[in-house]
Amino acid sequence: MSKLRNIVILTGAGISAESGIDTFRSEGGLWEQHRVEDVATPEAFVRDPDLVLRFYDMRREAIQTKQPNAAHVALARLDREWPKREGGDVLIVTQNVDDLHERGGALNVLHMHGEHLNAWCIACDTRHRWTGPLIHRPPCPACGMAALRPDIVWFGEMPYRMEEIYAAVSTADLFVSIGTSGAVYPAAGLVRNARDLGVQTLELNLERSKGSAWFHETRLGPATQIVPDWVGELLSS
Ligand code: BJW
Repeated sequence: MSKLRNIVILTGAGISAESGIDTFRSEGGLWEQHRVEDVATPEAFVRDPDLVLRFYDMRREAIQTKQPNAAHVALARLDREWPKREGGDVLIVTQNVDDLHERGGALNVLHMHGEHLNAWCIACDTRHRWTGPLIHRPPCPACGMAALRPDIVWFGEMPYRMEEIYAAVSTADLFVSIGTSGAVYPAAGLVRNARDLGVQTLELNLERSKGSAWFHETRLGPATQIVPDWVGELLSS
């Protein structure tokens, strides 16, 4: 195996579960409480904007009361220390719309499904940091129109920065997937892209994901244990 330098890490809802943020597909998860088609599609937003805005206002408020856990902090440590030790890059590609990677101290985070703490103006196509509610249709700080929506990638919309993600996977030596069920594409397909390119692949999850068979190695357990263990192993190797 070639020397390990560049690492791409894909994270999903499982990494934030122990911080108290609901996952989507677990028992009692978000999709058991809400129908995806009612809240997480552009069609739902056109049909019932109040329902969609309330759903996201509630979650935007909730994430601001949550704290990063040991898994977020361990990845942030890797992100900061690995380039100095090995001269390689670490990129955290997260499907999560919370900001716990950043608050845990990570620097290189790419949010492919958007961010709760951003609002997107569909009139002038600008994005703004947003911590309060959107239900009362506040004016866009740039153009003044009441056209702000959550900056979240809904089903049927194109995830963000895919070119950059594919480019990072193509130069990676290791692709690691943490806390994601492998149910949603194109994120779920990244392991296959990595395999096709000869990149080593590792899965860290509570249980085997749908794409588990594609990984060279799978380690099972809660993220707050297996992620710090893996990072510790890597940094002491
Ligand atoms: C723990 C743990 C602990 C628990 N420790 N682990 C190809 C085939 C079939 C369908 C499609 C396809 N390509 C596209 C589609 C359509 C669609 C799709 O994938 N549908 C599937 C349902 C089949 N995809 C799209 O529409 C996407 N857009 C698109 O494809 O555009 C065209 C395109 C084509 C080609 C290239 C590029 C683009 C957009 C997807 C947008 C996803 N948005 C959501 C909702 C955001 C809104 C919101 O937050 O409300 O994003 S869906 C939801 O799922 C959210 C998540 O980011 C995403 C992934 O979920 P995740 O993170 O995996 O969570 P869970 O709950 O599923 O799993 C948690 C895991 O953690 C579990 O495994 C647990 O075991 C584990 N866990 N506790 C460690 N303590």
